[in-house]
Amino acid sequence: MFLAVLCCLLWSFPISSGHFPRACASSENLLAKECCPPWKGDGSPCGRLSGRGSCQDVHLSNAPSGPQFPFRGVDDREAWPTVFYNRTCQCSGNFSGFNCGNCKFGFGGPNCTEKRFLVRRNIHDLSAPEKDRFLAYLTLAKHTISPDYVIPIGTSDQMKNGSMPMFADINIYDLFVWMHYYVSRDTLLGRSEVWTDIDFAHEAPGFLPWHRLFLLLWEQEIQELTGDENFAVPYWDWRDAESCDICTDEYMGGPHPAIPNLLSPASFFSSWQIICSRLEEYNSHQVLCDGTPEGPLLRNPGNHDKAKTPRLPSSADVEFCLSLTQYESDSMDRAANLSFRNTLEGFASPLTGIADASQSSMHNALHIYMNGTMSQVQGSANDPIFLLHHAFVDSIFEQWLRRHHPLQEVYPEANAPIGHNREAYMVPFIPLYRNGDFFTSSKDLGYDYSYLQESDPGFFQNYVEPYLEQASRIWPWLLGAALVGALLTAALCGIVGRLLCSHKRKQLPEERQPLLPEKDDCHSLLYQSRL
Ligand SMILES: *[C@@H]1O[C@H](CO)[C@@H](O)[C@H](O)[C@H]1NC(C)=O
Ligand SMILES: *[C@@H]1O[C@H](CO)[C@@H](O)[C@H](O)[C@H]1NC(C)=O
Ligand SMILES: *[C@@H]1O[C@H](CO)[C@@H](O)[C@H](O)[C@H]1NC(C)=O
Ligand SMILES: *[C@@H]1O[C@H](CO)[C@@H](O)[C@H](O)[C@H]1NC(C)=O
Ligand SMILES: *[C@@H]1O[C@H](CO)[C@@H](O)[C@H](O)[C@H]1NC(C)=O
Ligand SMILES: *[C@@H]1O[C@H](CO)[C@@H](O)[C@H](O)[C@H]1NC(C)=O
Ligand SMILES: [Cu+2]
Repeated sequence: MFLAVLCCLLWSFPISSGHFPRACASSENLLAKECCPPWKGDGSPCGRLSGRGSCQDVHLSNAPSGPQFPFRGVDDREAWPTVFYNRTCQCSGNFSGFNCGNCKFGFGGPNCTEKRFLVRRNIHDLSAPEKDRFLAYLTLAKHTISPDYVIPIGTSDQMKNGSMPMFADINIYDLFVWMHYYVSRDTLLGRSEVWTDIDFAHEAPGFLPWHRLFLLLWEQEIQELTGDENFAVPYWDWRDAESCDICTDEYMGGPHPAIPNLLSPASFFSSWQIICSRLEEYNSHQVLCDGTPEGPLLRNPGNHDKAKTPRLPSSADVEFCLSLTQYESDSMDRAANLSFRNTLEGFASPLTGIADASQSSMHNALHIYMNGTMSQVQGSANDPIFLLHHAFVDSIFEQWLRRHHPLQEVYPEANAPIGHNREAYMVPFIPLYRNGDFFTSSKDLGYDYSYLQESDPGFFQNYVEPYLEQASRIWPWLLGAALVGALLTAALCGIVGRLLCSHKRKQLPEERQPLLPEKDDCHSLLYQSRL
């Protein structure tokens, strides 16, 4: 009985959030530029009849963008989302989601009136069943087509402004890989046929809010996929690491015994196919990544260019970043000096805070260190280590916010590189989220990091106590159910994961076993200064 219930939870497909809602990908929607789907609960657009929200015009801030990309009107990501939609759902109260069918981060329950609080933990502190459950969730996401989202496989121009929609199905894991590709992909500069890097999520102040939102949405998606509403992404604390201690078959996959660049066949992830890695091919054919599998996940930790990245970040490096008082500075890009964001991202020295084009440090250092799929910006989210890495980067952002208590105004309102101003809507998310909304303590967004909790005296009183009080009313039942549930789910997921994996491996004929990558795969933009 219990197992049956769990199975249903595991395989049900509730409403979720992320990118182009399937319900808005029709020619009617695109031509009318309206994305206000009905909420299932009452059938009205944006749940209007239930007071959840309403369909509203999109208002863009007219604060000027920085001088880095002075051209306009050539790229669908500019003035997001108005190339595609100029009306979307605006949700009231604690409601959120593309049709207001969801809750804001930190809220839950059918009417979004219950507080939710998640704690992200060190992956090494997870019990074996918890860790196996995490791996099983990743596998499940990689094998489940997103019920709610599709990806555009053409530009709005190629879609003739919507009269010829071009969208494709994608699995839930790859949906996020694709979003990371799309936000950082190159653009064709006018008619000059020069591909230029315009990045709506890196090398500028939006870097930290964007990846923060990315992880929150990823967690939400996994929660809805698995019915495990307490799921939180674990982090990898890489301070002072001498090697990749999560690069083992028990965790994120060990190295292949014979073939460098590949993962051990005993790992869950050796059967994973990557997408969005052939950037030169897309550029030369003027197409977007369409989610087609492109080969195995590549990783060769520690085999990187030591001249650019001599070492992994130390505790002292992190402490230096945290001591920087300015969130952003100067040109607000990869040349910014003494900018917390630029130093943590890794374009400035963690010893001096001065921009240094010859080195990849901090966040960038980890990407370079992995020497494979992780090292190329646009395809890096293919490697699930991306999630653990960015969770830790986000925890450093959180420490900085708690130490310096910045006002909203500290996040630049104007003159940041395109897409990075405070009020800009982040590409490519629908529903809409602003950069500035994530420049606030994670506690306001309903989550924390286990290693930051102890050091915070106000935490228990403000966040845990009300939560416990609420829980204590039903605790005897809840505790028992949670324990049994956790054990059973873990066991079940382990089984499901292994079944999926071995099934997948059996299907692979010998000649389709992962081959060595072609040289091409390693060409494109790396996590280093592109000056
Ligand atoms: C939104 O786009 C539609 C279709 O192009 C247009 O008719 C309408 O005037 C636009 N509305 C606003 C507020 O820009
Ligand atoms: C949002 O949730 C909080 C916490 O449970 C609750 O106090 C508040 O009334 C909710 N707001 C609305 C508008 O429902
Ligand atoms: C949610 O709100 C609706 C409409 O206000 C109400 O009828 C329903 O009882 C509420 N459900 C819960 C679980 O609070
Ligand atoms: C698409 O819309 C843009 C701006 O409204 C217009 O300039 C362009 O001609 C349209 N393209 C097509 C193929 O209709
Ligand atoms: C891996 O490292 C070597 C140098 O050791 C470098 O030439 C190569 O470009 C790196 N590959 C990737 C994908 O980072
Ligand atoms: C950053 O500092 C270096 C060294 O002092 C200097 O050469 C450079 O011009 C500074 N960059 C900016 C944007 O001010
Ligand atoms: Cu990124």
